[in-house]
Amino acid sequence: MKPLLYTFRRCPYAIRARLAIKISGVEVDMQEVSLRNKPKALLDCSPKGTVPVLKLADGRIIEESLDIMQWALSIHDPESWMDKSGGLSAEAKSLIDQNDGSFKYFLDRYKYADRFPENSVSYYREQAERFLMALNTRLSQHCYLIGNHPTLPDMAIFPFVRQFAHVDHGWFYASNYNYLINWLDALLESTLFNTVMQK
Ligand SMILES: N[C@@H](CCC(=O)N[C@@H](CS)C(=O)NCC(=O)O)C(=O)O
Repeated sequence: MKPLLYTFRRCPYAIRARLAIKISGVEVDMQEVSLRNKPKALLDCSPKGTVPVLKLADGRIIEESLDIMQWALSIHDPESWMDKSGGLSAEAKSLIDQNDGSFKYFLDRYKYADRFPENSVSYYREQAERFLMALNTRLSQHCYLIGNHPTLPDMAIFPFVRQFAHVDHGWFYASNYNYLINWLDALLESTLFNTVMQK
């Protein structure tokens, strides 16, 4: 029996999990779920009700996207997304924490500004941009976030930058974040990304 991944195609957390699973070559079955109507089997194994969730053949449940990435890469990491010790550096962790923390917080408010009328769209965008500026500076120094080859933070973070770019595509592509734009575009055009986004 293969592990089963409960996933949602457009969810950035699910995308990062699928990217790591795909690159690792580990075979899993995938079940696309409707977030409005989550299957009982998913809620039974993970009552918190978020995706992605991975159910292993032995019944163990992995219910955090980063843990799913690390699980897959611990089995096979052909492109060295993890560091040599098979772990995540403090630098990598810190970038992902900032992404999943304050960047995601302001991204949601930028995306759904009408639901958060206490501040303006541009305020939320400016707050989110702090992280993007830091990424752009890094990417002006090397092709990927940590060095010159893609690693786990690139893969964990770009699905969220993609979401940011989609909120106001024209604004994003007219911005001065040229290094960030090139990085995002290269990842979006990659065979890996397009494979995990197939319907
Ligand atoms: N910390 C979780 C967050 C996952 C998450 O929030 N996923 C969203 C979809 S993008 C979700 O399932 N939300 C529940 C819902 O919309 O009902 C992870 O990294 O896996």
